[in-house]
Amino acid sequence: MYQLYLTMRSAAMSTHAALEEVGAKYELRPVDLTKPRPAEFLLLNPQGKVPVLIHDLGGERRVLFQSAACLLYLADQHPEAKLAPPVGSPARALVYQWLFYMAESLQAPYIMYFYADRYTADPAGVAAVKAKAIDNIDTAWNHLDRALALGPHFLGKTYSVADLYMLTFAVWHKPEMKTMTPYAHVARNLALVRARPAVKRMLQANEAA
Ligand SMILES: N[C@@H](CCC(=O)N[C@@H](CS)C(=O)NCC(=O)O)C(=O)O
Repeated sequence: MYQLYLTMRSAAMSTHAALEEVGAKYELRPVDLTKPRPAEFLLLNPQGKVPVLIHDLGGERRVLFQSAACLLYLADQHPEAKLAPPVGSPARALVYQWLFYMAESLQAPYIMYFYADRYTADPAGVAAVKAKAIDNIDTAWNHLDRALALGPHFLGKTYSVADLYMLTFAVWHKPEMKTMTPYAHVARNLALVRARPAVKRMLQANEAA
């Protein structure tokens, strides 16, 4: 049994979709990010961020944050779902590569855009932080589009948590950012991911909330 602490349309989306992919029993625990986080939530993640994934094994309760780590954990707990190649394989190394790449170079500038005030001590600097974030987001999509040229997935014909992770950032993209229209390989990948029944269920839950 799993519990997922989440906010809708947040970094928790990929973990939520992975729980659907593996067919595990889980409960959603909504977190209101507009309010100070309750002390019991800060015990789970001192940063007060979502997602937090809890794996309740009866006698043992495992707590995990960072969405990319949650994805790999779920892939390893449910190998039959084939969300990641075997540990030690070259394909597995590519999954690590693209998850780390996106965490560092794609998620980070979106967060910088959404929380721009945290990236400058000068309130007048917020617009410049946002402008730079928009540039960095575009650079990352450009790199990802090239990586997906053979595709359609990061591992060629094989779907993995790397594809699932990328979807969140497309959902976060805003009209005031640079258009993603030139990134046809990214678009092909996203269409395949969005068409997966598990992902559709996650997206519907997010839209309904
Ligand atoms: N790298 C983290 C990012 C988590 C994150 O920043 N989550 C946001 C929501 S999308 C959050 O909880 N923000 C609250 C805050 O920063 O105060 C992950 O992927 O889990």
